[in-house]
Amino acid sequence: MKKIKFFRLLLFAVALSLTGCKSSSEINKRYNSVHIPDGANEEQIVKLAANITPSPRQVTWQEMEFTAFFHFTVNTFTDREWGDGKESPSVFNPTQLDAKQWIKTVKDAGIKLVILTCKHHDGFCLWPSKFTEHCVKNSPYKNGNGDVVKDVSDACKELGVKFGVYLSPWDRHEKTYGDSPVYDQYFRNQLTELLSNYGNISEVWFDGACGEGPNGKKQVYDWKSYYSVIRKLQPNATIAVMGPDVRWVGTESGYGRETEWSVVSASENSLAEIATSSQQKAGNGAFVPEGDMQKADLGSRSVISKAKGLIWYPSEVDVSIRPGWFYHSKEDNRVKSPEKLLDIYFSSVGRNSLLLLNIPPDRRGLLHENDVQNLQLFKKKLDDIFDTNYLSGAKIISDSHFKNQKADFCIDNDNNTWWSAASDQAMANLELNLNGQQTFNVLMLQENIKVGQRIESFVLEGWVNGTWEKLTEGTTVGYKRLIRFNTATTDRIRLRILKSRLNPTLSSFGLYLNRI
Ligand code: FUL
Repeated sequence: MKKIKFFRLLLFAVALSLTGCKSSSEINKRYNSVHIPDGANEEQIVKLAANITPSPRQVTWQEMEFTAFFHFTVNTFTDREWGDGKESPSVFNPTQLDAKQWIKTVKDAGIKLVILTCKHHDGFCLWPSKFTEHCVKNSPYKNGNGDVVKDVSDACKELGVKFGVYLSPWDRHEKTYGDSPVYDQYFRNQLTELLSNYGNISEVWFDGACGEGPNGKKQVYDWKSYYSVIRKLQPNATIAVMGPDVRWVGTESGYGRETEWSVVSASENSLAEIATSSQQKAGNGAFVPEGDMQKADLGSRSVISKAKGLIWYPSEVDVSIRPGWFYHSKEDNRVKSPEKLLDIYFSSVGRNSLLLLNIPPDRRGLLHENDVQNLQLFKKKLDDIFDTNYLSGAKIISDSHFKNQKADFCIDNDNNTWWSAASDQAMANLELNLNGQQTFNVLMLQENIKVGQRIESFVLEGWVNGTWEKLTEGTTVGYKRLIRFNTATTDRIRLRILKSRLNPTLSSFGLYLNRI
């Protein structure tokens, strides 16, 4: 009881320090980031972390789960991964470009958003920019009248897929690159074109690469001013990787961390900026990620207990379906297999991350047959697994619940309803009598991240031969956790949540069968 009172006082102090002086009705609101008050102990910090929640745009982003990258530029025609900016626009010549084929293919695979490399490091623009001659208007594509950004964004609108843009700050062609304020203006002008002329933009993806430009100079990017343009023109767009809303998982392998916290530590400086601008609805944006986001552990108790501040900063896993990011015919037989793609899915979407899978269009301007086929076979595998939830029709009871958030809500196929354990419970048991004997080998759990990420450790047990047998176990859950384990048959299971930062919640719970 005493602890609860102290925690309320602490929250009060934190809320005051964060917001100036606000009315008491606002103090109990959850927050997107928090300063850690001097002298707070580990238990208090853990509770602060558990009350950090995603911004609405971060929730929308996370719920997409599976998105696509299209890497396409002069490199597609020169067989390179990084162009040097000296390529002539005349090399860019896709003769059968069909953006609808791209979007239909990825939509059929369950992908909800695509991100196009509108400009990669070589500086060539896939749209007719007013600010450079180094773009499609001087290419043979549609005799200089083409606009690939329009082609792709129109196909997205027609087929109901969201659209995002990758615009490389590093530009190896542009003469002003390195003359920092002049290039910053050039970059903002290009962003303005992309964010004004192509309808809704759902994500802006900034790469951190910062090399030399054609004059040998390096640029100092004015990130803050770039974010302002985005927040002003497309306030619902997430700004990914070199931005405040979404963090790079730290590898391009397709494999995220098994223990993945969406709440990570932040320095006091960056935190102040994030809290006051970047993640607010129409804020100006002022956040440059700090620290090493590639570390194995970003959010455990021991890491956050040393932090000055905490923030909701979820992870994105980017990986290419081929060895390279751009199309190379020599890689036609090295397209990732459906089995590999499934493994990546379990290790990204299934580990509290969003999957951004690159499928590079070829020189014709089409997704290659091999990529299309493997994507289709992968999707079939996903459907085969997730079509039947063996918990449907089960009877569920929990050893506690909070208010009317009963256990039935985690198996009702509605992600907007959820079960919560009673408010003083960090451990919980959910026991289920299945609808007869069932056979399964995949576990799916989802927390209600709108109230925070809490679960730290759980075990799934089955009633086998008159005793509870461990089927699988895990650490974090977050937005989604998927785990494969040895096939089991039983009519009774229980999930024991062994450790949680606050009373645990579950919005979704499933058991599936991967027939392998
Ligand atoms: C990297 C780039 O250098 C690669 O070419 C690719 O675009 C990848 C997604 O990001 O930083």
